[in-house]
Formats: sequence, structure tokens, C-alpha cells
Amino acid sequence: MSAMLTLALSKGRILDDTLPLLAQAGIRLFDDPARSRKLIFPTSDPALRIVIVRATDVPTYVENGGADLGVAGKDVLMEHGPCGVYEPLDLRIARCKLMVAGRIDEQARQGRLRIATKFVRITRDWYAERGEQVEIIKLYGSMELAPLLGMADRIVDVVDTGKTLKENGLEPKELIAVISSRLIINKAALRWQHARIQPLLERLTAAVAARGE
Ligand code: PRT
Ligand code: MG
Repeated sequence: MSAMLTLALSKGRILDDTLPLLAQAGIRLFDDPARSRKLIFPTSDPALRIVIVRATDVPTYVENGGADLGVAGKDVLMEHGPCGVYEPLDLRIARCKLMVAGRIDEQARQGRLRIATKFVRITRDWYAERGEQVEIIKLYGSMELAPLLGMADRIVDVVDTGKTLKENGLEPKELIAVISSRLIINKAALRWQHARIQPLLERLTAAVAARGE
């Protein structure tokens, strides 16, 4: 059994929302990862360390055993596709909606819809289920621009307040999924490190319940 558990988090919303849950579970960091260039952080629990990775890489780290546990948005997990990790706990943080959006002044259009998104798999599956043929244009960010420039008819993206859409003359058209972040666990780790993971899972479950939102 390796000396400690490794939990993968990403900077931004996930880190900001996970640290208070960890604190509630009695786990504190000595440094602020948001202000540090370090990638590995010890915690007040000598058997738990935190690593900082890209949000979209969290499932990959956990799947491949680089980390035993991770926190990832359901959007990221859906886009990553079936992977051999357990998803035992909805942390109810970083909540948002995965939506199809388009121009407020959208014109009716014939032929295939062009959809700009970083969520290629989710978009493909969503339209396939509806028997609709669409053209998917892969982007890595600023999806909102594509309909404004006439490059795409619609986008698929996560929406929180809707402010970004509104400020760019877009509006939500369809809801694909309600999103929150999940705790994920490597399957082999859960088997072999059960004695370490189980109490942590219980403390986090209690921390989520205590927030009661
Ligand atoms: O930024 P990077 O490319 O490294 O990765 P990432 O964008 O996947 O990470 P991050 O930290 O931005 O988001 C992590 C997770 O937070 C996502 O996977 C979602 O599950 C969740 N989340 C919750 C959000 C939002 N809310 C959200 N609003 N992720 C992104 N946004 C974007 C949204 O797309 C829009 O462009 O924030 C912008 C503002 O949103 P509005 O609607 O409030 O204007
Ligand atoms: Mg981002």
C-alpha cells in the first residue's frame, strides 16, 4: 500500500469550491495553490496530498492511477466518455447547465446545423439521439464568437449565470444536462486503499450534506 492518497483538482472553480469542502472535512492546505506554481501540495492529513492538473485531464489522471481520487465536472466526465473510475459522490459544487445556445436574432435555416463546441462527443451523441445530422466544429474556447462571425449556427457550452451568452447576443435554446462536480476514484485504489479512502469519502459526504444546498 503506497504511503499516501493523491487527489487531483484543477485551478479555478473546482479548487475554489473543493477547498471549503475539504476544510469542513478537517483537511487544510499549508499553501494556496491558486497563488503558487507548485503542482503538488501536502495537506494537514499526512496521508493525503493534492495535485493540480487541467480540468479536462482529471479523469485521465484518475483512470491511469496518477491520482487515486479527483474532482471533475459532470460535463468533463461525459465528454471524456466511459472510463474505469467510480463516481460515488455528487459534491454539488461548480453547478451549471450544459446548453445549446444560439443567436437571439437567429434566422430559420435549411440544411445541416453547424455547431461550434469543445464538447464534441456530447454534441455528437445529443444530435444522434435526435436523428439530426449536424456538422460539429471543434473549438477550445470562446465558443460564443462562432455564431457572431457566421462560422456556426449554434454552440454547445456550459452556462452559469447566462451573462456571457447575453453579452454576446446569444440565448439558451435547449438544455442538454444539469451539471455539478463529482468525486471520482480509481477502481484499483478503492480496492487496495479502501481503509484510507472510505473514511475520507464519509467525511466528504458529511461535508456536502452539512452545506445542504
Ligand atoms: O479553463 P480550462 O480550459 O483550463 O478548463 P475548464 O474551462 O474546463 O475549467 P474551469 O475551471 O473553467 O471549469 C471547471 C468546471 O466548472 C467545468 O467543467 C464545469 O463543470 C464547471 N462550471 C460551472 C463552469 C461554469 N460554471 C461556467 N460558467 N465552467 C465554465 N463556465 C464558463 C462558461 O462557459 C462561460 O464561458 O464561464 C463563463 C461564464 O459563465 P456565465 O454563464 O456565468 O456567464
Ligand atoms: Mg475555463
